[in-house]
Amino acid sequence: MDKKVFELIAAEKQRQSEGLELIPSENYVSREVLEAMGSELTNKYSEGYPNFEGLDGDDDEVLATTTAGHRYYGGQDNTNQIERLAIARARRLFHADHANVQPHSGAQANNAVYNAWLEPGDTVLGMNLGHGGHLTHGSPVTQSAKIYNFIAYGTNTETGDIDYDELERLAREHQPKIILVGYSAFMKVPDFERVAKVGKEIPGCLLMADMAHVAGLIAGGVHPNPLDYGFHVMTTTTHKTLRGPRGGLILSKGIVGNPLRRPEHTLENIPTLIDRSVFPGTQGGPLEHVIAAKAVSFYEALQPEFHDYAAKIVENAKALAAALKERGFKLIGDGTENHLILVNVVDSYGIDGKKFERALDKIGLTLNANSIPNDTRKPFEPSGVRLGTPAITTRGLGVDEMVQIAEWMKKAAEVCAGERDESELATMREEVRELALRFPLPSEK
Ligand code: DSN
Repeated sequence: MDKKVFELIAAEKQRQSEGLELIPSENYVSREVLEAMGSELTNKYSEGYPNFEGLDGDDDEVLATTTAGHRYYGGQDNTNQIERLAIARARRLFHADHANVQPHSGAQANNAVYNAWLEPGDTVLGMNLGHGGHLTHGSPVTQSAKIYNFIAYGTNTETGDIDYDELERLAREHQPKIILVGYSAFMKVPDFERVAKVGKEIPGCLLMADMAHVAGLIAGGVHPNPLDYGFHVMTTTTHKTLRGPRGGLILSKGIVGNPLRRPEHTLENIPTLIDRSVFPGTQGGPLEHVIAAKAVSFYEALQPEFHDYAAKIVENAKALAAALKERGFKLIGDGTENHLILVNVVDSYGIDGKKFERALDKIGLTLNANSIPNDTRKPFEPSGVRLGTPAITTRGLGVDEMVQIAEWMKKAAEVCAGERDESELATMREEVRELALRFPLPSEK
């Protein structure tokens, strides 16, 4: 046995169990999701796709259709049905005509959509990374920024919301082939209707929403779904609020065709253009063990309890935001409408985000240092921290615990600012451990 690796896995499980996860893009998966990921499906190659017929009904109806599919290797009876279940459940969950469950990550999902719709040099309008966008939305350090022409819109510093006037002006001026909505550090609900309206004015403009952060809120019915507002494509990761395995997913509206045949390059054909772009365009063999775990997490998200979970994430985030404000923390956007909070710690306590992140690590509260809009500090030591409630809500923490977390954060900030003794961190570490152990990980139950 490889003791070293298994000891480290055990140590990581202990770290998760004895601390509280506040990184808004992380979560704790169920035992069933873990088991699917750790299954013999990892042994199987299955390039290509299953058959897409008969995916409209419930799980039994989906399984009743047994066809060969479009795979390049033999032995696909089980992988075909697992991938069909994943696709059918994802379609149901997000009101999509099609789902590609093969992207290995959110970045792969976004790149596959770009590759499906764009030619080199085409223009994409996306959110500025420094205002809450994602690296794959045009940051110059990415491969896609070398291929396509990204134009950035931003947020309004007063309100923290998207500067929709600027977005509309840039869209009309640059006539992008893709308008991209969706963010990694944004605490408002986007006005999809307004963005779709300007997108429809532009010939051949694909409306794309990267909903990685809020996919679980959409699935739980507490956040609008861009596909209900005229968007053509929604990408997401499956491991954030959606609480599945680490991976990517692409939902789309349009005609679902045979992935072995190249369709005409029209918005209507975007599902098939995307399938061909994922495989063979940008990926090889799909990870069927992860696809099985995605299917399990979609099953969980289709249960009525998932709505309560999603609603509770937002309730906890609003309670945590209020408790932080009461303790002198300055929040970008003055609060939150979703699962995420962005704090300007320089303005709050005169400390940088990295210093605060490290102090909180010492007491078992995990979050990440993050740039704030128009940050003048370097990305590694930015002015802010970003935190959220998806993971702690999974463990069962509620509004009372949000107040306690805000109190620990205030004391830790005061230690960083030199107003309290460093030894208080050790006391707080014990308090956090004691609280965390009262709320076991779902995989420990
Ligand atoms: N790294 C993710 C996040 O934390 O938001 C985005 O991909």
